[in-house]
Amino acid sequence: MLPPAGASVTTCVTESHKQEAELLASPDAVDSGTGLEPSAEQLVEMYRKMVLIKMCDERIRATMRAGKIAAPYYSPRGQEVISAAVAVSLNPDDYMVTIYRGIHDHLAKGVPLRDLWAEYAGRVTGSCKGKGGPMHITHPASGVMITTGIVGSGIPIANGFGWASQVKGDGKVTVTNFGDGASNIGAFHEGLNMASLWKLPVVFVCQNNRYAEHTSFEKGTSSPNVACRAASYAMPGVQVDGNDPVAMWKVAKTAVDRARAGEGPTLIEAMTFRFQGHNYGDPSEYIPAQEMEAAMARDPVPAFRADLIARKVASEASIEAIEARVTADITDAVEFALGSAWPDPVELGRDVYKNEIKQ
Ligand SMILES: Cc1ncc(C[n+]2csc(CCOP(=O)(O)OP(=O)(O)O)c2C)c(N)n1
Ligand SMILES: [Mg+2]
Repeated sequence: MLPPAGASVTTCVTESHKQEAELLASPDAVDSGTGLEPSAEQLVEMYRKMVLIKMCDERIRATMRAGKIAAPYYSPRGQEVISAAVAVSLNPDDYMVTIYRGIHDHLAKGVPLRDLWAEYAGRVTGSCKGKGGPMHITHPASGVMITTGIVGSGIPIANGFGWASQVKGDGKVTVTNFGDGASNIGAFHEGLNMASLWKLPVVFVCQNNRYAEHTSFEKGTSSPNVACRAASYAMPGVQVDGNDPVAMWKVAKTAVDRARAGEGPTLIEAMTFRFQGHNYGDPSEYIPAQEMEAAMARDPVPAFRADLIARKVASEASIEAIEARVTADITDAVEFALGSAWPDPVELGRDVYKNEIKQ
């Protein structure tokens, strides 16, 4: 079950990390102790990213239904807050590693819509010239360094980016996103151990959507949660309500600041839910109807919209203007992608081997 309201953040840590854990655990302590609070501008930017993700997801599924795109697709609908809050707490040139269910992370980190849509459509104008597809979106200019389809594989890769930053002293932080199922993969445990040992500037973000393919968290995981696994690797582990934009931002920002200050990695377990099946076409019959209904009743996008207006952070008119802009930008990207050329077969051997294969 998702954490109850009012219990946005809990931690599980070793004695040696108690101080950091307290800072991460208590929103009040974070507020008064460090002055960490998202600005109105950051809150609105988080909403813009969330609505961009939601609208893009809906348009992709409609475009696939219409037979205009044929690609593997893993909807992130329901998980918008996590990517938006993490991206807002990062610098534009910080690194991100993510997984096949990654379009929310790509969009939030700033992969341009045209590059993303053209890659989904397999066109030469895509971010990987149409050769990567949705499961392998890579766009270094926006910090999206790699997207992987092998569960857990991004974790040691993120350590590599973190190590490079540490050696170069470039001050960059790497965030690696993965699912709850990935926390049962060996690479997760090896990766956390090494990151802690070497105090790498890496933030591990487990997006716990309660299912790994068709297997529920309880059926596949021996520990009561993922955050407590951080204790084995002597780093702070934080469980946060991934539907709460402010709590999510505070936890992400604290972890990112900690990594940038050379204090080492943090494991964040963001509790969430996916509103769609594992992949496009999965009717998700294995999820009890009540569980799905309860999760959808907590849809974070309309909830955050209403909250921003109620708290007068943004006017309804300014929110509508953001939504209109996002809609227009998506339409432009779809037209650009579907109107672009297919890659030339000669591209097959390019960018794959060190020496280009001549055909
Ligand atoms: C090493 C490995 N084992 C199995 C798979 C097949 N597989 C693809 S997605 C997935 C579920 C992963 O679930 P989770 O980590 O919770 O991420 P989510 O899809 O829920 O975002 C599995 C088992 C794989 N891609 N890689
Ligand atoms: Mg999962």
